[in-house]
Formats: sequence, C-alpha cells, structure tokens
Amino acid sequence: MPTPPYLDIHPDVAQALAEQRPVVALESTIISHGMPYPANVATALRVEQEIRAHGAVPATIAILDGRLKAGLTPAQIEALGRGGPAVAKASRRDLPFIVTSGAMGATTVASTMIVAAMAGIRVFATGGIGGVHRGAQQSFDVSADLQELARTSVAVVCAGAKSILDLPLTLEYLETHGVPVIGYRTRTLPAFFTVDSDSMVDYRLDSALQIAQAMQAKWAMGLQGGLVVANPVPQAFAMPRARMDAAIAQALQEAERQKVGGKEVTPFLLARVSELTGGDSLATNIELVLNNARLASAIAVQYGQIGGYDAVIASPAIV
Ligand code: PSU
Ligand code: MN
Repeated sequence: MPTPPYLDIHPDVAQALAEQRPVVALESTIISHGMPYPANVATALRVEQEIRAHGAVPATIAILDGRLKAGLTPAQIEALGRGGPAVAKASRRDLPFIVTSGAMGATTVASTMIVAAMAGIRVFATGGIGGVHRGAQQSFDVSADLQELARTSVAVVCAGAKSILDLPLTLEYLETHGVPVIGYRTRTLPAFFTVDSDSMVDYRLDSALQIAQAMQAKWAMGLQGGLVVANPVPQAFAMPRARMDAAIAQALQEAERQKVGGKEVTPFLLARVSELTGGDSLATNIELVLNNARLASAIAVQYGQIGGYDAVIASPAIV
C-alpha cells in the first residue's frame, strides 16, 4: 500500500501494520499541553512501554518538520515535551498550515484520529476527549474532537471527559452524530479524575473482545465514524469529586473573567485545574492514561484475533 502524502510511518509501526499485528495510536497535545515538563515526557515514554508490554506497538502521533508522523523516537517525544505550550496545538483545521510551514505540531484527539486512520491504525488511547463546553449555548464552543468521532473510523479509549465540559450535552452531540459511548465495566460515564459522573453511557461492555466485536460490526456494516470507549480511572487513583468540582468551578470563572477563547480554552482550563489541585491531579492523570493504554492494547490484540486487520489491509483509510 502506498503511504499517503505528508505521512511518515515509523519502521516499527509500518512493519506491525504490514504483518497485521496490533498497533495503538497516542496523541501529543497531552504531552505538550496536557502535562508539565518533565512529567509529560516520562509519562509518554511509560505509556509506550505499557503498550509494548501488553502485546501492541505504540504509535505516538505528531507533526515534525512539516511531516505527519505515526510513531516517534524518544528524542522526538522529548522535543515535544520540552517545547510544551510553545508547540502549536494542531486540530483538523490547523493541519495544512503546520505542514506547509514546516513547524512542529502537537495533535489533538481529532487530528490524531485523522493520522491514525491514514496509517491504518484502528485503536487510539488518550486521557480525556474534548467535548461541548459549559455555556456552549452562548459560546458555540464544541470541540472538533466530537465531529471527528462522527466521521473517522477509530476507537478512542479515554477516561471519559473532564467536567470542565458539559457532559450531558457532550453525550447529546455524540448521539446525534451516531457515535456510541461504551462504558468499560461501568454504566456511568467516567469524568476523567473521578470514576463516575451523573451521566450514563450508551452500552456497558465487560471485555476487550466484546469491544473489538462492536468495532468490527460497525465498520463491516459501512457505518463510518469512531467509538468512544470510556474506561474509569482505577478507584485507588481517583480524586474526590467535591475537590475537583471546586477547582473546576474556579478555573471556569477565571477563564471567563480573562476572556479566554478559541483553542486556548481547553489548555487554560487543564493547566489551572492542575495548578489548583497540585501534584495530586497530575498523579491521577498519569495513572488513568496508563490504564487506558492497557485497555487499548487488549482491544487492539482482540481486534486482530477476530480478523479485524484483514479489512484494514484492504482499505486502510476508511475516513
Ligand atoms: N482534555 C484533557 N486533556 C487533554 C485534552 C483534553 O483532559 O490533553 C486535549 C486533547 O488533545 C483534546 C484537546 O483533543 O485537548 C481538545 O481541545 P479543544 O477543546 O480545543 O478541541
Ligand atoms: Mn473549543
């Protein structure tokens, strides 16, 4: 299969794909904008290791020197982490400009899904997805992640979404666009730092095999688009809900007073919530990403066992 233009696939990833072995995509905005240096780099490398230990090949996705990359070297991960918020946050809208300027870009959930699909990767692990922001009735602030889930055929394993967002409206949006939200061993939607929220998922599934079967059935029917796999943070690492609610309320108030808008909103809120809760929320963040990497690996392995990658070879980019 010829590699799509602008895309470089790391040799380890390319070999795994050619041999129909499991691959798990990872995003890079979580590295540059989601956590402070050097914890961001250490975590990104640990997550890759966790994926290898669970039988899959990691493919961290970013834009470097104007090239879309599926699979990075440790030195490239270090550069993204060291760059931090100075690295351009690249969602679907931004890809052509970052590519043509030759710059470095950190991919969001949306753009990571795009590059994963181009490469023929079907499973992606992250921390939390973007969603409908609180007050979206006025601001119209709806993450491009949701529209991407509606159109691009990749399963996204996350710990739900942070309650900086309006979780009920996020679920309404996904329902409208036909994106299923699967709770892994839970009926309630996890809220990133906390095991649950007041919202319910659409389907509870209790094994990686069942999730792989749902992916295969969806795409075999020609239903394009993603699936959200919501995996609660292990209870031992969860944060108390009241403490998170207070920090989030304060961060939201500050964002409004400082008139933060556009693509800056989410990084601003993430950074403030993290500062207000100190190192505790960072430890939770790291553990939930590792937990998602393990489940994503298991799903990628099961997807291979049921012959899912045969269809990928036939049609790598069903976008
Ligand atoms: N939510 C988190 N951590 C993150 C992000 C969201 O808890 O790191 C990042 C992801 O890369 C996500 C992006 O795709 O923020 C969404 O940004 P926006 O709301 O501007 O679409
Ligand atoms: Mn936004």
